[in-house]
Amino acid sequence: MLRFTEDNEILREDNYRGIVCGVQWRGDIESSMDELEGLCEADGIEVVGRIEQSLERPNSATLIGKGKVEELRELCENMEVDTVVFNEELSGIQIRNLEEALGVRVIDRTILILDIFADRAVSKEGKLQVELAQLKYRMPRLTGFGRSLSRLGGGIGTRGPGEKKLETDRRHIARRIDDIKEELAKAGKSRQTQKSGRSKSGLPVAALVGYTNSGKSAIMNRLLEMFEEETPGTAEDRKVGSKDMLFATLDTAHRKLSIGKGMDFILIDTVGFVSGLPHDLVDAFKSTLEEVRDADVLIHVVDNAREDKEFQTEVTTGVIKQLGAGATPVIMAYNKMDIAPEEPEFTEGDQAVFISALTGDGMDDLAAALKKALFADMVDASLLIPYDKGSIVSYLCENGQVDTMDYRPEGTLLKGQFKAADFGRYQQYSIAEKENS
Ligand SMILES: Nc1nc2c(ncn2[C@@H]2O[C@H](COP(=O)(O)OP(=O)(O)OP(=O)(O)O)[C@@H](O)[C@H]2O)c(=O)[nH]1
Ligand SMILES: [Mg+2]
Repeated sequence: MLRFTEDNEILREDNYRGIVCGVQWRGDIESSMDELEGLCEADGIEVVGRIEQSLERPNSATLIGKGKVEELRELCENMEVDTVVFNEELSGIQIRNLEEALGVRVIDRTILILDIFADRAVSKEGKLQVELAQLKYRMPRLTGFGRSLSRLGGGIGTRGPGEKKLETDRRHIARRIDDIKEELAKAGKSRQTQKSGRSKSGLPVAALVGYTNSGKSAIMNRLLEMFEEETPGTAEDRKVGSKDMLFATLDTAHRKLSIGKGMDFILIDTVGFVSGLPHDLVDAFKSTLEEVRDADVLIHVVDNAREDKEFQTEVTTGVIKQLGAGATPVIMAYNKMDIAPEEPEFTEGDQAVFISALTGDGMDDLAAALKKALFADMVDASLLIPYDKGSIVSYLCENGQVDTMDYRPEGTLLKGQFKAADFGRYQQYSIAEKENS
């Protein structure tokens, strides 16, 4: 529902007034409801009311109880709203019944997130992934004929009324789903080829993950600035988009960085997470998110200025597990320390750094943590390479951090830090002990 101007400013073509509605099964739903309001705002819906109900089990016809529906109807009328957004995923029948009872458009958290993603997707692959998730959401809900579904359904299977139309819709959607899957598989394959190219170069990978709007892209840009002189191309050209909105990044970005000589690595910036990220969406984005799974280290970014940062941290850790990256080493990066200088009471992960991507404070600590995580297996050594083994010298200069190079009668003496695997391979040339004594 959001549109953008040429300068990427948000242009609100259509403004909706809405009420958010949530069901409390157990525990606290405040964080998740606050977040739902944020999502509404990101989609151009002004939230003017909130309604909650504690329930043992859902009402199959309307999710919430009869009395609550009536209360909600009155609220809709009094507040002159046009949209009610449910925190729970609704069935097609529930959407239809609720729209009939309330007389306004009814949507749920899933369709809201999909809508935002649909507006933000830029790359062809990203657009296909979102469309796939949308179609998978609509498929079992076709019987609902809800306002929101028919609104989204323009163009698809418009011929024939009633059941016939339903069948046409269903077949049409099923066919489109197959087509998209095929196209995505092709894109996945070409990424796989790119990827094997990268792993051939042997570069380790660090992935920025975390809640949407926590500052992942800003951190990537900072790191690009910090290591500018060692990387080809200016940092400005290589920067990624970072702005104050939910899901600013949808397409994964890769940048090669060098954190010291012979210490090149790939940094990837990914789509942000949110609680209740629709399954179909995670599924659809699985191929892009696979890169998170294959990373050597994860930088889990937390917005330290958020009151609900514990909740956000849990959600992110959950998604990391869902992606199969639960065993990957994690650097916790508590960001925005400039506006929230208090360190959190407890931290997760293997190590924690406290930073501000805005001021650059603490970024050296993050760089050091990265260096340690990615290049911990570097060993200090002195290698004396015979002159007839020149190719080894050039290999080590490329792939190691050579501090000094001396031309001795027996060969070239290289002193520096080398990858453990390289050191093992060329150990016969090591003269570390003799040199030091
Ligand atoms: N005050 C402050 N603001 C920050 C800091 N880091 C990032 N921001 C702001 O936070 C907002 C979100 O930053 P992004 O880098 O787009 O966040 P992201 O995690 O990439 O978000 P998505 O791509 O939407 O998932 C922007 O307005 C940034 O300027 C920080 O250290 N301090
Ligand atoms: Mg981003």
